This record gives sequence, structure tokens and C-alpha cells, in this order.
Amino acid sequence: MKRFRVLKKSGIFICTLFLTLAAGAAVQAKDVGDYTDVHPGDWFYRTVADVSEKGLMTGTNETTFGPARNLERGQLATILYRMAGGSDTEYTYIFPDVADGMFYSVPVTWAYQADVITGYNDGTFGPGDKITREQLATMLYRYAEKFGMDTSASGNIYEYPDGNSVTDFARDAVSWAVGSGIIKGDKGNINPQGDVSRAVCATMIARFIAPPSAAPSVTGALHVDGGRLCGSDGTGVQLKGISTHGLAWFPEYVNEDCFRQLHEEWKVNVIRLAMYTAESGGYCTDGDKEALKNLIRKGVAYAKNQDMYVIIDWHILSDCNPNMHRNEAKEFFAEMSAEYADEKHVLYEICNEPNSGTGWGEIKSYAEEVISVIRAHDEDGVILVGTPNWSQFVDEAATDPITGYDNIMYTLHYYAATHTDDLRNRMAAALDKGLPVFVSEYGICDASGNGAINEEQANQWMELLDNRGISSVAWNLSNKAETSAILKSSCHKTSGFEESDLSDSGKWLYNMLTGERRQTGSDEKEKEEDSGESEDGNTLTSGDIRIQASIKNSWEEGGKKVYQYELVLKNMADRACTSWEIAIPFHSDITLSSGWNGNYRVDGKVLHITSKEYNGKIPAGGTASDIGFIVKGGDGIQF
Ligand code: IDC
Repeated sequence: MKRFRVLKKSGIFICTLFLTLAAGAAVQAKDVGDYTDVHPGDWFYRTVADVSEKGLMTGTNETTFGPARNLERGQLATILYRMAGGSDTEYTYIFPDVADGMFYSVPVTWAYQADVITGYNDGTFGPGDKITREQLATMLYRYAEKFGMDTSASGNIYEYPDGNSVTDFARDAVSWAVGSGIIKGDKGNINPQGDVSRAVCATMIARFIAPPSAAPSVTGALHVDGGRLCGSDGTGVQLKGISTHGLAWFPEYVNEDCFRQLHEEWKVNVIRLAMYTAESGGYCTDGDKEALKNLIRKGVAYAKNQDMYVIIDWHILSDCNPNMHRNEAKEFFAEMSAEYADEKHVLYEICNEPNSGTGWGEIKSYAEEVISVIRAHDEDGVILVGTPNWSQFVDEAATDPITGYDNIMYTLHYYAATHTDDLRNRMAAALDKGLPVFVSEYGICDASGNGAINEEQANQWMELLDNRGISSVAWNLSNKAETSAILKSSCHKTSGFEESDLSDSGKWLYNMLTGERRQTGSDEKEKEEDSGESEDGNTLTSGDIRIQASIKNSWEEGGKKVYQYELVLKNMADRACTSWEIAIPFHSDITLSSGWNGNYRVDGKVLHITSKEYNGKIPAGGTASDIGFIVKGGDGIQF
């Protein structure tokens, strides 16, 4: 399977060790809340919080982080120096442009001596110079090598349209960075010579030092603290996984090979076992209770063997009010919690989706009874409670949460083609009130579990969940002929799935879980320019089109400089365009040697380019790339 490779994580344990050793150095944690230019909804919020809490990046001053500002070489030396624990390096004169007494003086000395960052050929260091994405990858790679971290991860850079523009010196490092998930792409490209903003740097560094993803063997028994799901060491964990379809209808996917593949290849760390209570074959209707419980037992065992968490889901749906089968629920959870009291990987979901007007008060009183039954056996297992209106009204739970018990979370379910901003706002409001939220079911199609997929909304949801560290479980593991099923209905395998077996929902899920969600799960969402603070030196705007220009090559010809440029065009308008026209001003007259993927015309210092028939259409916010030209003279673009 071409794209189904197992990504090897870099040597994260070793890195964490260095962070702990950093105690002696001048590393000071910083609270992300102190920054006036970083807000909870920002795409970089969580990663800036991570690197700040660890004291690796501490802001451009007391109250600003400067997310859109370019990362400078002196700053990077300082970050790596702090990461390495500071050591007792003393300032040594090495570079004429690195005097003693600057914040980066000792770090640069260290970085040079440690062979992590070298100087320029002319003997200077350039502490205030910008860093490119491939340079950052290279420095992290050298750091990893220097400290004996595992650098064996290797991604295929040629899967990216601009993979072959990675400079020779950086190729190994970039392929490692891609393979280990440190670089996820910039609008679908590697953009190796692109600048690195401080927000992007925070993101890459956070990925570099990220703890291994949550798994029972690593993060142990879960608990809830400060509104977040946490591992046994108290740090936040985020689970991502998949739900079975109704166990009675699709029991065949509860098998060890399937769970193994989901964990090893798909990076799933939680499986939800959905047991309908009322539908045909339901636990409280005509279902075979023992057979259903045995399926759950198998699922719990396989999940444990494969080092995943597992959710036992009492899947109410057509029985709209959980009180309808309250006694059965109490009996069922008494039995399950007695069996699993000592298992650290089991979570209980006590009512999938109350609906049809069932109010929070009714759910709460049901929950209190069932929770007390569970707590009689299992003192601390995490319990997920459904919320009104098909588990959407988390805000109602937030105003009146269950008290008297620990480790309770509230579920929010969404289907991205149906639920958008309104539900996201509802969730954000509940989170802001401190409610622990768990997305125990979502789909990227509509709420019927069918209909068209809305990837854009799906990605927006996932971005918010990632930013807030919220766990999520996708619906559903089956080959049923419905959009939400991750397998095509023609696929009859129950494990060993290949790319060609996956439905569109399945492909999206696989890409999201394995970090290959390039377009939107990118390193940078370019939101900086909204703030007007962008210090990008290589972008200009022509009408609605924002042009990012980079020099791919340059040489001399007949005493004149020749430049090969490559452009990425972004449609900044809120509607798609069907053709485009841009004008690029140079500092002096130019002659055009060649141009591709556009119609070119030179007018003195200005190069005019219009779209070809095949690349005129750019969606709102979308980009067109692979446009480039070679010009003689010009002395550079007037940015
Ligand atoms: C759907 C299944 C579908 C099944 C139906 C039963 O996808 O095959 O016939 O249930 O009524 C939910 C529910 C979940 C639904 C899913 C899609 O939790 O049981 O599954 N959905 O409709 N809430 C919102 C959507």
C-alpha cells in the first residue's frame, strides 16, 4: 500500500529527558494567557502554549508572542539551547556579528560548538537573519542526531508538488521532518525556501518535542483535571479514534487484526464499542444480551492488547430518553464496571444521544444514578455523559454540571455537513466555562450519517478540537452503504484494509489520523496577514490575488543577473475566481527569458501575467502554484 506506511516517531523520550534536565538553566515558563496577540481560537494557540509552558519560546516582549514575525537565527539558537538544558557554556568570540551580552550570545556559542547551527562561509553568523523551512528542518535534524535521537523516520518528499525544490543539503533533514510529522506542509507544499514565522516555529518545535501519542502503556489511567482529559502524569492527552457501527449489526470488525491495523497503521488510540439499546437487535429490545456483552468483552480485550483506550457505549437513539431503560443501564454498567474496575484503558459512555426534547435535568438525574452504580465498583474510570438534542447542548450541562464525582466528561456530537459555526460556538462557550468535553461521535457527512461530505467543515472542526486538545471518535467502522462508513460497501475484508478499500470518509480519516492532512492540517494557515502584522518579505498583492514569490535559482548572464522565480497565488476574495491577472513590479527594467503556466507580458519594470485556461479557477482562499518565470535584470521584485 503506497501511502500506508508506518511513521516512526523521533526519539521523543530522549528529548523529554533533556527538557527535564533543563531545570538548572535559565528556562522560564511563560503562560500563553499573558500574550495579547495569541488567542484560544488561533490555529497556533496550542503549540504556542506548549512551547511557552516549557519555557522554550518566551515572547518578543512581556505581552506579545509575535506569531507573525519571522523567526531569526539568534532566536532559534536560543530555543535549541534551552531545549538542550542550557549547559554551562560560556560566551566565546567566534563571530564578529555576535557580541557578548546579547540574549543569543551564549546560545550561539553553544549551537556552534555543538555543531547544531553553523555560521556563514564569510565567517559571520547573522543572528538577525531569517530562517527558511528547510534550514529549520536541518537544524532540528542536527540537534536530533547530536543527542542520539531516532532520526530514522523518512517521508517521501516527492509526494509534494514542490518536493524536488528542496535544496541538496537539506534533503535528508526535510524527509526526516516530513516522515516524523514535524513538517506537514504549507498549503499542500513543503515550501522549503519559505520563511518561518514564530507561530510556525512554535508548531514545528511542539511537534518535535511532542510526547508520544496517548496510549494506555504511555499515558496510563486517564482522569479529568481543569476541564481536560489527562494522562496519569497529569499532562493533557487527546484521544483520536473510531467507533464501531452497531455491534449487533457489524460484529465482524471486532477482531484483533482489525484493531491492530487501526492502531499501528492508522494511529488510532481509542475504539468505541457502540451497542444500540433499542433498535433491532438492541440490548433492551430483541438483542441477545449475552452475545452483545461477549462482543464488548472481546473488544475491550483486543483494545488492551493493541494498547488502545476503549469506550463502552450505551447507544440510546430511538429510545430518546435514557430513563426509558434506566434499570437495564444500571444493571449493565454494574456488571461492566465490576469487570473492568482495574483496567486503566476502559471508559464508560452512559447514554449516546438523548433527543426529542429530553432535557438536561432528566439526563442529569439518570447520569447521577448510573454514575453512582459505576463508582461503586470503579472509583475513577472516566465516564462520558450525553447531552440534550443528540448530544449537542453541552452549554446546558455547562451551566449545571454534575457534582460530587470526579472524572466526568460531557459529549458533543457533530456531523460536519450539518453542524457548523453554531455548534462550534456552543462547544467553545462550554469549554470556556471549564466543562470537560469529549467528542465521542462525529461524521464528516450530514447528520443522517449519509449525504455529501463537507471536508472544509470537517477540517475546521478538527482544527478547533486540536487547538483545544479535545478527543474525538469518528463514526463508523463498517462497510454499510452510507457515507459515514469508512469502508466501501464493496469491501468485505474485516482487516488488512488497503487504500482502495476506503470510502471518502475513510480516506479523510486515515489522512487526518496519520498527519497526512496536508491542505489544512498544515504548518501554517496564513492567518497572520489578517492582523496586518505580516513581515513576510516576499509577498505582494495584486487585486484579490496575494502573490508569494520565491527565487529558485539565480545566475549571471552577459553581466546581468538572471533569476528564476516561482509563484504561489492565493485568492484572498471570498468567492472563487475564474481567471486572474497580476502585475509584478521590479526595481528596474526586465527582459523575460521564459515563463510557464501563465501568459506573460513585460512592460518596462512590470511583468504582467494572466491565467491559462486550466489554472484560472481558484476557489476562495485557495491557491494556484507551479507558476514561474525566468527574468534577466530587474534587481528583484518590489515587495
Ligand atoms: C446511524 C447509522 C445507520 C443506522 C442508524 C440507526 O449510521 O446505519 O441505520 O444509525 O438509526 C447519530 C447516532 C448514530 C447514527 C448516526 C448517523 O449516534 O447511531 O448512526 N448519527 O445517523 N447521531 C447523529 C448521527
